[in-house]
Amino acid sequence: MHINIQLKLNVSNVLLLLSLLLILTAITSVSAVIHYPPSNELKRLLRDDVKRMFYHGYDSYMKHSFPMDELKPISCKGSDTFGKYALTYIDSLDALLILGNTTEFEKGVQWTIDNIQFNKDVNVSVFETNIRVLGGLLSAHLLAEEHMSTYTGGLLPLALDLGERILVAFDTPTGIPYGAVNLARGVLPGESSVTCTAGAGTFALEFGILSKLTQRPEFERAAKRAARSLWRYRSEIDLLGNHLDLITGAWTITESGIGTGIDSYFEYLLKAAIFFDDQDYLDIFEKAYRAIIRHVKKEHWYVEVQMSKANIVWPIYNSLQSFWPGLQALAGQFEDAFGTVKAFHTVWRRYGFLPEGYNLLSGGVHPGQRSYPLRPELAESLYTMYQNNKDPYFIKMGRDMVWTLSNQTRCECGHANIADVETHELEDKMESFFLSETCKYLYLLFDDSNMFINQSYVFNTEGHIFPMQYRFIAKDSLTTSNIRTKYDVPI
Ligand code: DMJ
Repeated sequence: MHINIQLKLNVSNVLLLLSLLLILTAITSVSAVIHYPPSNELKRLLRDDVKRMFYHGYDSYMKHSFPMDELKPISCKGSDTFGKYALTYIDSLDALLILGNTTEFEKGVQWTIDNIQFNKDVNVSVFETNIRVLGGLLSAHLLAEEHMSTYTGGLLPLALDLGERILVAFDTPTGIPYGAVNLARGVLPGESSVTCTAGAGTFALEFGILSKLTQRPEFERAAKRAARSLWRYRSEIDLLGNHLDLITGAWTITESGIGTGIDSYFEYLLKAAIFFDDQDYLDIFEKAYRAIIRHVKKEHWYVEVQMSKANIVWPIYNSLQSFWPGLQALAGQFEDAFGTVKAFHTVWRRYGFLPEGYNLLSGGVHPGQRSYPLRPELAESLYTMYQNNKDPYFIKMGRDMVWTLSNQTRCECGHANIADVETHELEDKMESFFLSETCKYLYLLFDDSNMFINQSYVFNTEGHIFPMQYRFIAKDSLTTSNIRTKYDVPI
């Protein structure tokens, strides 16, 4: 049967989709019965494989690209693809410490203090700069305070300077930030007033921590105003769209889901609620979560629906959705998360990677969405879920990831994006999140005794860790454990 999958889903296909989802769900359940205890030796071997991947990428970046932003692993060159702020280096700092490389971490902290400055005439993404660079600086600062005896706090003024340069983006009628700023000149005339939900609503952790560390409340206020403002524009059934105009609040893309363009908005609602003991964020998360389960979830999968009536628009699993089971586990919705992560894993098993888009109706890669840019989200969910009950099944799924990642993406000077999950053709690019997230989560998954899982940490959406003792909780009414209890009640 050939289905024109370029077309959006029409009503007559809905029944077909639901039948296919039932079949996919059945297949998933069958493949899920193989539980076996992974030996410590297997975990050690997998950990070593991940370490090799990390250092092949990191050392190659240092040799061929540093201090440029990103590595081109096939041509063995570097490129300034973001803000000319040594992106991969700053993004990797806390990962070095997690892998036990204190020397390189300390060197990196000192180099950053001595060499990085943000007063540059360069346009940057506010979202990416926040999660990768501000998040990286704040995480390294908090870790250096604990683990680096010679550290005297030099990363914090840098973080504050960067925070001020992106804060100007929030000066809008709705409080929803512009997507891009010029680091030296602020929001440039003619900057687009359309932004995506994730791009506008993923600041609570970094801005909140920056405010607490500097006693400058404007950051946390701006992040919360943006998150609340987005929520104010929700539909009557509590769904948000994907893109909106930040001057008027009108949605320009009204499709609602949990993946591309919206994902980390939900992630930060829950993580900010936990980290800052914040009831406002928790209230929004709770309502948003209920609406998603009710309208966006189909069997174990999630689709894209129209935000006002919840009719299905795109029957697509996109790779970015893969963070969701991990977030559900954090919210105590473990059983639900388990069904979904198993479903996602079947797609990994089929291709060896996750295509950017997998069409649930056709049962194949969605046209134009064939690549796998070394994304971390599935590993992130496996790591978070494994911490919950240490089920060896997650190690098995992580092993599947390491097998193809370590072999098929490796090239002369690093690890390369997969351009096509069916042919495994490579693209000359290594995303900074391959080191800061993909390798980090996989390493932690196989390292039960790592000091960074014996304590409590919250990860930002770029995988940067923030120690929970910096939660700055003023009252003890709400803790991680009673959030879990709260969400154990069926929603
Ligand atoms: C990362 O930059 C972050 O995880 C973000 O939230 C989503 N996209 C990439 C990884 O896929």
